[in-house]
Amino acid sequence: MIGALLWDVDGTLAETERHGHLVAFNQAFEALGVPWRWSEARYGELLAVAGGRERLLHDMQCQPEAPAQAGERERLAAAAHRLKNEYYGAIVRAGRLPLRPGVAQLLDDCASAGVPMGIASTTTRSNIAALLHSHLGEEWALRFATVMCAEDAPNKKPDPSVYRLALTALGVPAAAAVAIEDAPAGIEAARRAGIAVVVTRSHYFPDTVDAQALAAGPTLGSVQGWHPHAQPAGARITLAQIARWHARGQAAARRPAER
Ligand code: XBP
Repeated sequence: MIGALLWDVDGTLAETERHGHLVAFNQAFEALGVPWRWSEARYGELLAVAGGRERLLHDMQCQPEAPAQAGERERLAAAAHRLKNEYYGAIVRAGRLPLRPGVAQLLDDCASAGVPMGIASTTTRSNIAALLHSHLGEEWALRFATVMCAEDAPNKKPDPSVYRLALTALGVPAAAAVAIEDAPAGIEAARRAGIAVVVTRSHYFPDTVDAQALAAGPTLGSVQGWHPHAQPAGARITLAQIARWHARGQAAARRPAER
């Protein structure tokens, strides 16, 4: 069995980017009188920049109507980001961001097997709390041995610090842990921390290919479309399946010449 399972949040636990953060950003722009909006496609491009505030500052570099002064931009980005997170919380509480298929079951697998879980995300703590409170109830934090987020690791993915902090908090060696990620930056962050990755592709990252991933597939809710194959007996990706992929990865690492 694996030593710990580490969860990315946005795109992995739920499709929070398309239906949550993007919608909330545009609501915040409207409320603050910001004269531009982000399309679904433009937001996809901007996801190359981790962190909502950093994303907005990056976008302002090519917005003709953005404030000219750096200080004004910073103030606008901070205000819009704060408001965006409030709107995001409201979207979550309205039940508009379901967990992705197979997530709740995999959380339960870990609880039943006594495998500690952690969160390793570049999003703001209040966003994680809102999402998980809405799905797992008031005591959601008890389900996780550690929750590491933007406030803990200001250097965002692909920097590995959020994963390193989570490992230290868990007291588990990197080689014993598995991360679940959807985006290239997150995969890189986990890998740089020495953690093997299972890739669950998402709305904005439908083509993520990673030769070194333990496995990659479209959804934890089905065994279809995974490479390497998941055992066809199950209807979804189970903890036992992840442990099999991990054992296979460990064995391959011990036989480098055969890889
Ligand atoms: C995803 C992110 C975040 C969210 C927005 O983090 O990069 O910036 O898009 O959240 P992850 P904030 O995939 O690591 O969960 O506005 O709070 O930054």
